[in-house]
Amino acid sequence: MEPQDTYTALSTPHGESALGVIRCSGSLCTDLIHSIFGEESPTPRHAYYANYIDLEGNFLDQVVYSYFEKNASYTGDPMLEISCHGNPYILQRVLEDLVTRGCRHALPGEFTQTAFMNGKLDLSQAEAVIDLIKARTELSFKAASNQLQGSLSRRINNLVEELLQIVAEIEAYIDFPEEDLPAEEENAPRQKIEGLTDQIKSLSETAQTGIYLREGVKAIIIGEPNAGKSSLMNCLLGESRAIVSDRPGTTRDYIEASFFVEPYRINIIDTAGIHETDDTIEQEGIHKTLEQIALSDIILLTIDSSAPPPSFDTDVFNLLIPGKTIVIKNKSDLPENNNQNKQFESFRSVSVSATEQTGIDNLRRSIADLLGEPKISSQGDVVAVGARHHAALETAKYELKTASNLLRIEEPAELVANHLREAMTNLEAIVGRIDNERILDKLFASFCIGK
Ligand SMILES: Nc1nc2c(ncn2[C@@H]2O[C@H](COP(=O)(O)OP(=O)(O)O)[C@@H](O)[C@H]2O)c(=O)[nH]1
Ligand SMILES: [Mg+2]
Repeated sequence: MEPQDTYTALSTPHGESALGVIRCSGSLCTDLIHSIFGEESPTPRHAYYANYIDLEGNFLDQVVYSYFEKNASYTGDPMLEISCHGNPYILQRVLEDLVTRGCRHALPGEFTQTAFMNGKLDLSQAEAVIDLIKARTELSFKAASNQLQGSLSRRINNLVEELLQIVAEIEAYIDFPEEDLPAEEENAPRQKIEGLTDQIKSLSETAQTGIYLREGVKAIIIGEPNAGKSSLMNCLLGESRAIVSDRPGTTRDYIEASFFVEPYRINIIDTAGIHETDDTIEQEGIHKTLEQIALSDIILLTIDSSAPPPSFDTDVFNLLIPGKTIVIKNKSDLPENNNQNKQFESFRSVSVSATEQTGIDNLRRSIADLLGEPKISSQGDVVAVGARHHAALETAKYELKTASNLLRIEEPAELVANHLREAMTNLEAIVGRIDNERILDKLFASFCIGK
């Protein structure tokens, strides 16, 4: 990334709207303001009402623009923010004009990446920006906004501080090995390491909740054709999203949508019915379904309770992990088939009627039960770590355990200190003391353009 160049992007969604905001970040901003709007020394953080005239002298829009000085902007570089009318054609023309004037298009996440590089945010705060944009429930919003305000950074920095203390003590011992520790203090470093390990463990245990809050819970509806999968999907969504038909095999590709079971967003897919078939398109659909089952957090196995029980191959059965599966006995409005056998007895189950819309609240409760209470670490603020943090915490925990074991069997202090330092490097990576630029680029690439 060239620090000198100026990049630009639309920061609001594409499409028609009241306003569309274009941002520029970089050293060209004051020149742009001068050449486009004729303002030689713009007052920072002041809203100017002006006409946008392009380089060829064409009027493009009436806009409101603001200038932000270096070190006092989101990115930390000089910035120009232009509020245009939310017409995709106008916005495109303005962006093209800015490029003609020397800007380049921003990369995904580049505004936030620059903010991180300029020390405006640490890495866990930068990640929280994307979490905040995506948060749709009270708890996910809270976790993301707390993280943006530094809740995770503070926890990590405290852990690093404590670890530094321990390393210092152990290194003092390396430098002055002849000075024996008083007997009562001999176990002190180990106890401190173990205390630290416990703190890391409880932070790390919030990861499942943290990942659900960030990414949503993956749920899948499966079952035989005509069991009522699409009807059930529509019930859960509260709208007619999937096609319902008494002709088996209507749903061939899978349909994705989401609904909420507080505090989570549930991303659900409706799939092609699983059964023996010679139809190659249907086979492909079934194959995709099996792949998706393995990736899901919740499997909603729908059966038609008025019909003979389904017969699935063992490879399907093997995918039905009891801790993830809810058996939905649909069509409870019809008389139950006498042959409903016991093969699903070990699973959680609910009776519903998708057409009568009965039992749906029970199903939602069953989903909430299966997911369990959210695990958050709360010391006034809410912390639930994400996948990247979890990996780093687990490595740090492992290194601390190794260090503690080495201490116990009285291995050389240098060796112990090496593992402690390794743990520290992993903790520091969470807040972004990362040397590897490629890792950073990859991380920010998952952001949207304009953020
Ligand atoms: N009586 C009754 N019929 C249902 C119920 N749920 C679905 N159906 C009917 O079963 C047929 C198949 O439904 P659909 O949702 O397309 O099943 P899918 O193939 O599993 O997606 C349709 O005619 C639905 O109206 C239910 O709870 N009770
Ligand atoms: Mg269907």
